[in-house]
Order: sequence, then C-alpha cells, then structure tokens
Amino acid sequence: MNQTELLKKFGDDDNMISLLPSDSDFQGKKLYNYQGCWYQYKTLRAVLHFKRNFKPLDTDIIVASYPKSGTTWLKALTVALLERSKDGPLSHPLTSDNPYGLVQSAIGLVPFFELNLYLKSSTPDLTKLSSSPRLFSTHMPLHTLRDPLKDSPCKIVYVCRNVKDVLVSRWYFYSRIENKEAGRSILESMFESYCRGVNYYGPFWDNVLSYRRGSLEDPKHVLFMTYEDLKARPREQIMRLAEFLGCPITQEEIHSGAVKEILELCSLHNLSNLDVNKTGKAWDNLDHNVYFRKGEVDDWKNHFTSEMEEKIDMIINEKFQGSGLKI
Ligand code: PAP
Repeated sequence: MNQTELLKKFGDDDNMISLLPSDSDFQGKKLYNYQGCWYQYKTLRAVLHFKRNFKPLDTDIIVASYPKSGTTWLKALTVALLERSKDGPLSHPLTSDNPYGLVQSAIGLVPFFELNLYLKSSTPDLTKLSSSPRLFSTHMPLHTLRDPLKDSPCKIVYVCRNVKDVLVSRWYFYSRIENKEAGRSILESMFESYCRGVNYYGPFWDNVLSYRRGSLEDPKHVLFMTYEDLKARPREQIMRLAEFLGCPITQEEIHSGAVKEILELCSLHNLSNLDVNKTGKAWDNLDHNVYFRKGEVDDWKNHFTSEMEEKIDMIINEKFQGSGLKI
C-alpha cells in the first residue's frame, strides 16, 4: 500500500505517521519519512493538513527552499519587487516588517505553509492574509507541494545554495537557538546526518533536484535560482525574478536606480539593521535576528576539513550527475 492509500485507509494522520519509516537526526530527534522527505512529527502533520486543505488561487506565489539556502533574502526580494509598483521602495512594508513578519499582521508577509499556517490549524483562515497576490513559503519538496496545487498556474520560486554553506549556516543557527557554543562536535554530527540524508527536510539533494526538474519541465511556473548567482550577479538575477513574477523591471526603473534601491533594501546589512529585525520575534517565537548572520559564499572553507569537503562533494557529485547542476 503506498503512502496516499495508507492515508486514505487510516484517515487519522497520527495512525498513518506511526506506520511510516522513521529514524533519528543528529540530536536523536525522531524523523518520519514521507514521500522521500524526513520531517519532524509536528511538521509532517502540518504538511498533511496542507495537502488536504489548501486551495490555491491562480495568482499565488510560493517561495521555496531547503532550510538555510537564502529563504529570508528571496522572500524580501519577492515582496520588494511585487510591492514596488504600489509604494515605491522607500515606503516599503519590509521597513516595518520582517519577511517572516508577525508585526503588521498575525500571519506575516510570507508565511510558511507547514511551519506556520497549517501547523497552527488544519484549516487556517487565509482570508486574513494581507498581501495580494498571496505569498507563501515552504521547505517541502516539489512533488509534495504540488499535490494540492494540481493544475494551478501559481508561481513557485526556489532558491538553492551550496550544501556546505547550508550546513555551516544551520550549525550556527542551531547553536544560537539552543544557546550553545558552535562547537566542532555539533558540526561533525550534523555533517554525518546530512551525508546520510537523514536530517530535517533531507535529503538535501532530493529537495534540490525536485525543483530543478520542475523548473526544466515547467519554466513558466517554477523558477530555479541560486544563492551564489544572487551574490555574484544580483542585478541580472532580480531582473530574472521580476520577469518570472510578472512584474518586469522597466527601462525607466533601471535608469532611475530602482534596481539598486531594491537590492539595498533587501541587503543583509539593511534588513538586519532595521529595528523590527533587531527586536522582533518571528512566527516560531525566535528573534528575527537569528535569520541574519554573515551571508557569504564559501564560509564553509573556514570550518570544513579536507576530508569533510571530499566526502560531501563526492556524494553531491554523484547525486547531481546528469542534472546540469554543479556544486
Ligand atoms: P531559513 O531557511 O531557516 O528560513 P535562510 O534565510 O535560508 O533561513 O538562511 C539564513 C541564511 O541566509 C544566513 O546565512 P549564513 O548563516 O551563511 O550567514 C543569513 O545570513 C542569510 N541571509 C539572510 N538574509 C540575507 C540577505 N538579505 N542577503 C543575503 N543573505 C542573507
């Protein structure tokens, strides 16, 4: 019996989840494998709620990523691009709300499906969303996200990042929220669980490849971006994003410096220095500021041994073979 049939048969999510393959992550936390992805119990329940109850609108926009790949940045850029025609960058909602925001509205500007909306309720009231078009975010792989979307023309933007920087970012994030020193032993055990693919939302490569394939098969509805390209060629990349979102940047805007303004507004330096991000709390009750750190490419070089580099490169090279993706 496959997992969808199991769900139908048991109806009750708790029973179904208890029958799924399970394993433990680097902290010994139990994870369940659903449609090839490892989730914590609460997250998976929310994923199931989402799959059963979400009703897309044609205009919806979904920001997707593997955790620590640039979610916050992409959310900010998406909001900035969509809002620019309404207010102009300077009176922008990002100056008073975090892209995770709970400041202006209870749900925030770009709420996560499974970590916020469907975690709190199996049928959240989406009429309370403040943005138009509605903006959502997720870390689910594309095949799971697509289930309730069916033939909806809504748009999905994905940001991918080098797994080694993802890991280092996750290591610092975890240490910070757990109030621990970012010690080597934490990094090493996280590293092992990433290599096994048994980690929250893992395996990394399956998450990335689901969106990569989706973007090649359906480029009108799925855009695949990378953190590294955003860093190296930000102007080109935000023009690409604007085009995809259906709000292309005009020649006039280019000449008036709007692109530069949006990039500055969404820069790590600017966002992390806004009062709302220095003091505010996010959907998960974490301080907004935990989502901002160095924001650099190749920070892993300061932390990985050559053995770690070799091992993870070998795994990723093998998994990405034939996908056109490079490390
Ligand atoms: P999430 O997936 O848990 O939502 P996400 O925003 O993807 O988190 O990851 C945070 C990373 O993005 C941090 O990377 P670092 O640890 O390597 O520094 C953070 O610094 C970086 N980041 C956040 N905002 C920006 C931004 N505006 N520009 C560039 N990088 C950013």
